[in-house]
Amino acid sequence: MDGMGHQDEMAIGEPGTAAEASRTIAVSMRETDDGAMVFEPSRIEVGARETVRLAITNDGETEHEFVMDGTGAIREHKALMEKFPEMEHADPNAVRLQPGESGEIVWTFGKAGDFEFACLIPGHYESGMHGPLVVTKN
Ligand SMILES: [Cu+2]
Repeated sequence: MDGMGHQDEMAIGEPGTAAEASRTIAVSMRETDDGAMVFEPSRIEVGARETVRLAITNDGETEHEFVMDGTGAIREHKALMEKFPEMEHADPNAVRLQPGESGEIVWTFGKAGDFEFACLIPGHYESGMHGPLVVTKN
């Protein structure tokens, strides 16, 4: 532990390298015509110790972010974002994108467990921008 990390963050894994990535998962973020905000896919499943390249695109018309973590850490982070909406993530497990922008996270997942991905820009989580990230046993 580095003193400011969460145990959840440790459990989800660590940044990986593109050369180790076994596959790419394309993730789209956008608003829908009925006023919801969504991730596609709405659920992500990876294997324990698998390195994956997450290719994330903001296909919407407003700013979005992708952050993945344990559910406890997501809840804490969400509360912080509500207090400080302009807060920027420097975290390697997050990417914030303007409309039309793309970004990526190459990540080596840790042990099997249930995690979550979300957009923590205030109001977006409630509009539907969250989903389960399941790390399965190999
Ligand atoms: Cu969003």
